[in-house]
Amino acid sequence: MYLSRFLSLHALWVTVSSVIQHYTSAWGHYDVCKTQIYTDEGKFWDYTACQPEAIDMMKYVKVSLDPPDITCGNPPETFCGMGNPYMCNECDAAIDELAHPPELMFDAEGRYPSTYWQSTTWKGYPQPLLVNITLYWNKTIELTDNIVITFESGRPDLMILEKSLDYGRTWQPYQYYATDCLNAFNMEPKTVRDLSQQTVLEIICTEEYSMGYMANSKILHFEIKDRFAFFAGPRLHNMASLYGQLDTTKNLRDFFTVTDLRIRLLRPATGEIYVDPQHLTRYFYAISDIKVIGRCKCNLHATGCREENKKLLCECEHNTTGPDCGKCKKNYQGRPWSAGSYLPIPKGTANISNVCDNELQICQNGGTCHNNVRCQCPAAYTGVLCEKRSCEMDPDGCSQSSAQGAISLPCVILLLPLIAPLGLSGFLIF
Ligand SMILES: [Ca+2]
Repeated sequence: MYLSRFLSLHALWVTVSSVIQHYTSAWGHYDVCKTQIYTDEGKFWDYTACQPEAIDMMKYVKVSLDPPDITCGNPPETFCGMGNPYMCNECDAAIDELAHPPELMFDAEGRYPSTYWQSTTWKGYPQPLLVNITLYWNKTIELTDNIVITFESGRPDLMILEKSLDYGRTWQPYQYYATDCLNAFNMEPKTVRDLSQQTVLEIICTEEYSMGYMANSKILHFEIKDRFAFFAGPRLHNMASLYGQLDTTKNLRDFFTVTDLRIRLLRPATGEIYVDPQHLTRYFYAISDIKVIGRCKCNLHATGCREENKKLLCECEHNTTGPDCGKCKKNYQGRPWSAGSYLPIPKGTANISNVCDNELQICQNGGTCHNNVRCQCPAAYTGVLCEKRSCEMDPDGCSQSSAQGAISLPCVILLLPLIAPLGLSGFLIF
């Protein structure tokens, strides 16, 4: 049943795609973002959104701390356990085994004990112990998985995660974290599960990750996948639906897009209501790991992103250029630049490819395919794939009935909404 539906759909798709060329050939030729797949039923093109794969973005991150001298160990300093203020250790930047520099937030984990960055202790109490950790890529990236921060010090009592879309010139809050949201930020505490498709862009304060030392977890999340799930379903099985939304909703696209992230640590874990001023060496920040998974933003005009001179660059296709493929190449500006599309149909300007080939888009009626951009037709035939008889173009028409001409474009447009939800998500790779 499913197979027959698939086959009939596929037959329809091949028919439709051959006709779509009427449309796309007027919009330029795109010859990437499809791969040939082989099945028992034959060869097919598998069309994918033109975007680089998601990777561990921490491999490419740069970090800056403010204040710059906030890392412990210079001069050497004693810090003690939250649970036991008499169990103490040394931080000394001059001795490798006792140093806790920022890069230990991004080294390979899985070892025990964890390696971690650590701040100075809260010796300036009651002045707040404030630290900004800025992560930047000099490249626009799209987040595809949760941001996960692992604290070795107990999760902070107060923290704001912020993002920038303009390389750190302006910042917006991403999420507030507090043991008491109302008291700290005058916000009702919420979790992502309180949101919906309609409110997914709301900036919330959550108490879920701030139960400091006493809670048996070191982890703090910024939930990307839970937000995707409002569109793609709880197990993200319907990415086509998410992509459909991303295609048409700039605010939603921008929400998951960043150039920089900033972790603003405003108050360390205290474990109790009151800070014990006799044992300020118990209070500090320590982070062993930060996870950021995402992909280069290439405006759906590239499937590759490479590092060059320590900078990430999209490998732009479709005659686009720029770090994010954000403009047309010189001499290719006949049409204004626009972003590509996540979905090959109905808007598949970036993903539909050659006019003709020798595999699927075969020139008909004896026509031959030239450089994949046009069919050279015998005199009696015309049309993108030589599918029309030339006499149909004559004022007198053909002597015989010519009702078998190609499906006209408006028909295709009418068909697209019907077939799009039915299972063409096979060519969407996330
Ligand atoms: Ca580490």
